[in-house]
Amino acid sequence: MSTAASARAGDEPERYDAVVVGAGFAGLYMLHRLRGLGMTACVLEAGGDIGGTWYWNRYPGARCDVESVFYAYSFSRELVDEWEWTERYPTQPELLRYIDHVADRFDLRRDIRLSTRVTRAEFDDDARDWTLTTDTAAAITATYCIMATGCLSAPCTPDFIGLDDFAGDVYFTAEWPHDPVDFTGKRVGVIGTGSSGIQAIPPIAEQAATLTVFQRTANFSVPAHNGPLSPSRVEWVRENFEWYATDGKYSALFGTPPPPTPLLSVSVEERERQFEAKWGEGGLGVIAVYPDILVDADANDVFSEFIRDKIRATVLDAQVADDLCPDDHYFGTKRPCVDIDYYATFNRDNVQLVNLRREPLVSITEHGIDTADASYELDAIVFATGFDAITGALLRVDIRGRDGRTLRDAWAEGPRTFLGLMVAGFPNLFTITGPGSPSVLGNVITHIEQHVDWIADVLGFLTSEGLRTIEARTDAQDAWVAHVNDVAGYTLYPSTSSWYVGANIPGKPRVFMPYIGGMLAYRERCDDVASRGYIDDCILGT
Ligand code: NA7
Repeated sequence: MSTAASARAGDEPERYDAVVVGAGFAGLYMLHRLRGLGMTACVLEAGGDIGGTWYWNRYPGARCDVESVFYAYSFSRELVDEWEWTERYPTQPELLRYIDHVADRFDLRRDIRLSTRVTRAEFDDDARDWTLTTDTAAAITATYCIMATGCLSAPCTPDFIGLDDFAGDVYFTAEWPHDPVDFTGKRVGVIGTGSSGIQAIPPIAEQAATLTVFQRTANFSVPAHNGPLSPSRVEWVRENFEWYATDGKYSALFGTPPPPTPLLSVSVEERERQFEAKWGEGGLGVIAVYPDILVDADANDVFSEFIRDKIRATVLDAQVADDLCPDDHYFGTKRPCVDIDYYATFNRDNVQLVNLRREPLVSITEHGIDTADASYELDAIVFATGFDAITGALLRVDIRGRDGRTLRDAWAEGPRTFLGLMVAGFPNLFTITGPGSPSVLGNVITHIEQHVDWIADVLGFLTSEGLRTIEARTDAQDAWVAHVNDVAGYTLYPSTSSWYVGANIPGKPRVFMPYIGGMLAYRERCDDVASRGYIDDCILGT
């Protein structure tokens, strides 16, 4: 008898049609769609409130790298019409206000259980349902288990020698305190120069007595050109809502489209004009400067050098500028950071950069950080050290499918999914923005809405057909995994040691996890699976 069955034999667990894990953007919309299907549903959320990644990542300067008008749901015209964003890029507090508004507007909170971490989810082959174990409540069973746990929600816990000895304050960007943190008069150190570090460094520098940035790898960062949201941007979205909500959001996100010509086929003057134009727009759209930037190493080198020149032109100290210039990866093959005054911050008298490649970090001590060359005395250390991305939050739950097989075993050599949404051997389990889906490449809200709608259609189909289970076929999954790898292989992405390939987590299999074939192609494949009644790619059961 399985654990799930024995749980039922004793204390009868609560039962729902569907249980959703996570109350961020994905979980909230999933709940809304489940309600629309007339299903009973419960959302289990580890955080003390809703918001997912935006609940936890409340460090100074935290904001989204996708523009506010796009980093928003499009399933409700009324919601788009009534919500007023204030800046081009939304701050974390504004995002939480938006999420709160959505939860209230659609009366979602009554089915969300906060401060409840799911530790285990197990499929019962006989009963054909899932039992979820949490750290607080009795077991919960449901026909469908939907993981809405996010791609960047399992923080990396640094394993630094001596961390426990440090007498000062320790902060993690991904678990920032809810009470205000005041660095006034403090000597602060920041470890990590990914998006989180690059956002947090300028505001911390403004407040702290001194700021020491410990950089292991220099990252490319592009200017946000943030400012008050232009009314014309809002008007544009509202006027084009029908198109945007159906097709537009899949293709028209990041600034002007790239010219049709490859970078190396145009004159130096012409490409410089295009570089400057894209740099002037700022934001993630800079990736689309030329169509071949992510597939042709020579083209990428030319544009990477343009960015390095921008860094050198901004940072006054030549050595610091040089240290800030990325030299170990192609631009765009790590998600570029989008910053407000990051490079200029290094011109401040109270800021210094420590290049950990030149002087490796040896240990944290009672008084600060020792590198191979020096001791840095600090009152506070901020860790902006990243996440076990895409698979981390899923694998931190002990998920067991058919015959008790764990997801951890199934993914021992890297994640294998069908469309990033289902896993062979795990019936009625869905993973929103799972590995093998477009997930983090682009605007995750667009992806979330498409995934949730697809899952909702599956559940509606099963109900109307009187079916009870759906499970990806192994051959369909194998073909999808091969396709995901093939497409990635055409690009420069897999060559870079990034969190896209799990390189930041010791022992994690190196697999390029997101699907880079584009949202349009992905959506077409999803629609095709549905249009054929799922039967070619999935096993359907009564
Ligand atoms: P990232 O982008 O993974 O950045 C983490 C940073 O922390 C990166 O600079 C790492 O250097 C650094 N790091 C990690 N471990 C260490 C150790 N042991 N020593 C020194 N430095 C270390 O995470 P973020 O939170 O900034 O951003 C994640 C995504 O969130 C981002 O792409 C956006 O989509 C939003 P490394 O590069 O490994 O040398």
